Amino acid sequence: MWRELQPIGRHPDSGGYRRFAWTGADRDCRDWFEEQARGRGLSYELDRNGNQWAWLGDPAAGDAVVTGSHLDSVPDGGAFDGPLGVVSSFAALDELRSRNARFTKPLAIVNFGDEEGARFGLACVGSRLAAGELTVERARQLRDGDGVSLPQAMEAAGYDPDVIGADPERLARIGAFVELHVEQGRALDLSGDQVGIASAIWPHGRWRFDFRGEANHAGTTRLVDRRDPMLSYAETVLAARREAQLAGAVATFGKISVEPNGVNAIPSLVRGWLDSRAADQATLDTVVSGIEKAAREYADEHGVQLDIVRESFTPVVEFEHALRDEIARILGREKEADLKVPVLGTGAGHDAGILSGTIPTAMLFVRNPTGVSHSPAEYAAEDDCVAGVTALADVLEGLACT
Ligand code: HGY
Ligand code: MN
Ligand code: MN
Ligand code: MN
Repeated sequence: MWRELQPIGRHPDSGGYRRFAWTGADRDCRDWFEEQARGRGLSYELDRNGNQWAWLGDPAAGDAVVTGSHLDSVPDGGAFDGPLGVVSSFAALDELRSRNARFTKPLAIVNFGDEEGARFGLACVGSRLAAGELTVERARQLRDGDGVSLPQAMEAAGYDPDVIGADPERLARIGAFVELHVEQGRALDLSGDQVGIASAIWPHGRWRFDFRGEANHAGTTRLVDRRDPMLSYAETVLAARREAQLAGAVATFGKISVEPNGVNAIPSLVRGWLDSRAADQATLDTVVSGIEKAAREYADEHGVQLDIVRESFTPVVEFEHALRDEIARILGREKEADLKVPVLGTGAGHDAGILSGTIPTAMLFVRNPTGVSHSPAEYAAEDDCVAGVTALADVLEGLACT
């Protein structure tokens, strides 16, 4: 299973993955998912938002236990972020079938579309649409770097964009969603555990900073005569680091676009995207307002105009305690009292986080020895992945088989 999926969308030079929503690589991942589903005799379904579902049992029966994750990636992402959750879901089903587990609830494996938001700039599009958190109007306005809209991209990929929208009936049939994910951090490596349970997702958001100055000749324009937006941008990046460090939070300017983007032209526009996250809302607000204040000062200093747009925001997610404790009981039952399964927070966003406002959701993390993610260096050892499958099978058995 893993071997068929691994080469899809992998860039030969960087070794990273470029599986962006509604592109060829995305289509190949979806074809892989459908093949895995049908190959196991599961009933395959594509929902109105392009999320893929593989059902065991009758979805209409309700109270379904759902597992899965996403298959898309960030630019040059790693092999595990998303795919480990989907592959582990199919493997856990195979494991339960080998145990002759008797399902008393419907089970589904899901692939949520466009979780990373790499192409259109908004994360978790498939789950946000399903939960009604992303309006159809806003979704239709999403554009990629070439100006292609989400509806155009969906249409070009053979999907009908006119049916996207909230899917309350589908979500109402789900009793629990459990997402297994490679840990994007080192907590399990430091604690020496193979598998952990998520407690919460930090509040996090994306802000776009548009610094507008004056294009001019790089060779003939005196420094005193310049209104160079690149200077204000550069100082703002350093301010973001300072503010985050002071608050024990994180802030990243990872994406930039420059116009006219010529080596010998002073830019007219520098557009930078800030990703900032913190353990609680108040801290995040302090960090972002500190960065905005500094950016405005730097813009004024250089005679540059600054517009700041908050493009997306996800409030703190506390995973539902009853489900989390049920999972801890299931996973902890073979362990001596003090060897409880660790519970850990994360700064990474997930579909399970988006859906937690609508249905009970939980996450399992699998140890990542370096903690590196969103990079070709992302890694999880095979025996830890196997431990993740066993844990997921135990959880699904505990929730869906009695
Ligand atoms: O950005 C995130 O935290 C997630 O990987 N989409
Ligand atoms: Mn990710
Ligand atoms: Mn992910
Ligand atoms: Mn996710």
